[in-house]
Amino acid sequence: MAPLVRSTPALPVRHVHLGLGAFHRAHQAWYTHVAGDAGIAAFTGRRPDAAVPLAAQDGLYHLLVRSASGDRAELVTSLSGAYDGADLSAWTEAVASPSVGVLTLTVTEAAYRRSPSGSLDLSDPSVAADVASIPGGVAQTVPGRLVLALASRRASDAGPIAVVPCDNLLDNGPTVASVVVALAGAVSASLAEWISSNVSFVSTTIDRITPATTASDIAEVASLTGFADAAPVVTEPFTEWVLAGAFPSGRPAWEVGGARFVDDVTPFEQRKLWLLNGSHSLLAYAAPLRGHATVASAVADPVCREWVESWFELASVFLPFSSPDLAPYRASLLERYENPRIRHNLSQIAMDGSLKLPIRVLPVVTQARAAGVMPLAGAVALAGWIAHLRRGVDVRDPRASELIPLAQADDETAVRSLLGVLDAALAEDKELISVIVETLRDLTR
Ligand code: CS2
Repeated sequence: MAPLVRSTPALPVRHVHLGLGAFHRAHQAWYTHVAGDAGIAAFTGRRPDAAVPLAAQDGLYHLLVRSASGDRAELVTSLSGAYDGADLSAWTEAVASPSVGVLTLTVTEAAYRRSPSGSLDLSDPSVAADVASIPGGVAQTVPGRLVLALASRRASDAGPIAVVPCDNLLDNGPTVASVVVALAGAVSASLAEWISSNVSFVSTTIDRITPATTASDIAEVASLTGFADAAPVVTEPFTEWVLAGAFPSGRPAWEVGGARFVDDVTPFEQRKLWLLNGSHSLLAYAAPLRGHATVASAVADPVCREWVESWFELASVFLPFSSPDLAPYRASLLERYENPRIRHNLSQIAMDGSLKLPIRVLPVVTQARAAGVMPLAGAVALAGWIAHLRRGVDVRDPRASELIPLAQADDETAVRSLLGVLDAALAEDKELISVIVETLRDLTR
């Protein structure tokens, strides 16, 4: 088996990334690879070990593009360096380089350390520790690491930069701007001012389903390519990237891979968050109650499929697209879900529900209630979440220790208090509560 190493030098770094996980490598790193005009210095977010196999193979890896009919292995060459995110000197040096014009992020919704009101949680002990240690050159949270790196860019006079969040947050550009500027302001008013005038926070909608890589995927890449690749990534053929905002120091030619630059991402963002991510969460919580472990297995079950279809019907009413315009998008979602060769575990999607549901499910539920409609498919998603918390097995959520005990109460109390954790106004809606209670009973009968 041939070792995977570079025979020509890596491209010069013009793109820095934080959050070196599978999704980054299936998405932004692929777009930069196809652009062919920039290299990436990528830093791990939560899993420092992710950089080790990549560094050992000069940042090279294969993308195993898996359609319903077969696999295609594509060698991605854009990672010029893979670093442990704890290496703060490599991190600050990379962001402070005048050759770098963009900093992309895939760090999960939870990493931005926002309080339930949406602003930076300055009472979070790790955030407070960063505020105290940034002047000394140390930071551990994502907002802290961003402020530290931007301070070093300012000190080296390297010019403006675009920060491009690629997490499923609503209005992700302004949201991340507010978190970063708030933390910078707690460190130094002039730093916050510099960031506000020199950093462009770009809003994005990102989409590519990327299940976790398994040992058999590694073996398959070896047999397809003849290379011993320890870090391939599996993904689907579909990919989407819509961006709005300025790139004051240039960017890779991401449009070559099909990225679209628009004035406002909101319609695309709502369409993707509500239809795709909303139905994903619905399935993640409710489909295991019918014995399913993956998205493909769930949508092959007519009951789960009907939940998804009725969620699409409900959410579509509140989207700024006409029904005929949405029809191909909805059809393609179902086709993507059905891909029997993509093993997308529902447990992977179920993670961090208290952060995800308010973004992907509650906006639809709230608008339905305001329009006098009972959102039955939304009730399935919420009842499923409560059943998931009640089971208490494999609950991965930053608020798990508060949520699991609330789910153990009688049905009505559990529904009211858990809905209250997500949204105080919805917890006052007696009719909605009784429908969720009924749905919970039906689902768990
Ligand atoms: C999923 C997303 O895990 C989840 O919450 O809904 O990761 C989803 O697969 C991606 O957003 C697809 O682009």
